[in-house]
Amino acid sequence: MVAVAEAPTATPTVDLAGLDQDQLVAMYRTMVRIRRFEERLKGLFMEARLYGSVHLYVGQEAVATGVCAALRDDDLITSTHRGHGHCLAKGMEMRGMMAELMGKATGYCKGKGGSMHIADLDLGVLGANGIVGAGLPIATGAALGNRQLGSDRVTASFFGDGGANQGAFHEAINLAAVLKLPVVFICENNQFAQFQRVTEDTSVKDIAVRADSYDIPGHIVDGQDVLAVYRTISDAVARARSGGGPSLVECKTYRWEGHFVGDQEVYRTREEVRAQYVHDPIRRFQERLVAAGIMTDAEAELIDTAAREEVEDALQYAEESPLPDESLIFTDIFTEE
Ligand SMILES: Cc1ncc(C[n+]2csc(CCOP(=O)(O)OP(=O)(O)O)c2C)c(N)n1
Repeated sequence: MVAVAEAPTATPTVDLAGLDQDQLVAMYRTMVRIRRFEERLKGLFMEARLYGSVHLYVGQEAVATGVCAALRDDDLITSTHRGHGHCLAKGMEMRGMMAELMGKATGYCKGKGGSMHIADLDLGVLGANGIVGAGLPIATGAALGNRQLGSDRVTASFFGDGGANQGAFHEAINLAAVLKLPVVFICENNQFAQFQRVTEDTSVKDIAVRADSYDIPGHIVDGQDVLAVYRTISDAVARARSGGGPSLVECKTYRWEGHFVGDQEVYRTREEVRAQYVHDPIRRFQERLVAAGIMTDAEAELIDTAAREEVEDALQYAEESPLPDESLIFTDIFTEE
């Protein structure tokens, strides 16, 4: 059966999930850092200062933040083509990320991964992924590997509603369920797969009901509420770590920006997008923290300023960094035996 964690609401409450002030403010800071980073990328791409394709995470910040706050530092994640928020929430630094996005030698993958294949194995980020749905089997494999090694590390796998329609979704969850592997599957249902609405390409209203097919717990959570995400994922992580096996958590969210920067967005109106702003996960969390006396609006302003400065610092660092030397083009491509 699917559990509905919390009905969407724009009203602040004072249930702060048992977290202390530092943890709560840290989560708020993470969300703001993601938002500012992404907004800056949009401008850079439009000024042709970034190459390739950029898929923005704006509007979905509560999911990455709530999930990663529920993980241990040594836990693992698999990410998607829309992965900058996941990387920042798991602890990656803006400087190395910006440099990677600009193809510079100082980037996390020495400029060879780019936006869609950035990774940091030291932080447990097993990689963004340009192949939709491809992170799920990697997560199942990582969880199996940790089991074999006797480690209690948990792997969290992010994917979209479109990813939930890939064959790899079925294979990865089925095997994880059969072997009771320590993995949490997190569907970020942002209502669209590229240029199509989830209602047009998905057979079910709630992707979480598919958990029943694998006899694992399924949860639906308000993905605009960082604490609701945190609570639900914490339970799923605890279950996974203690040998209870995988869970499927569907976070209902909404993609504010186009599929990629430059998307004409002919499949929706501006009014529809604007109507979503009332569910802004950052504003909602700010209101909640201020109402609970955890943070003041002035402190929120300082966090915002610091995030903007961090982005500019990262940009300067990336722009001043060298391009990779041509002679290194074939290094770090294959794993050494
Ligand atoms: C296997 C595969 N098929 C198609 C694509 C093209 N593609 C890129 S993103 C995307 C939509 C993904 O939608 P979803 O999983 O919901 O993630 P979102 O973009 O909404 O974050 C598609 C079809 C791809 N990259 N990989």
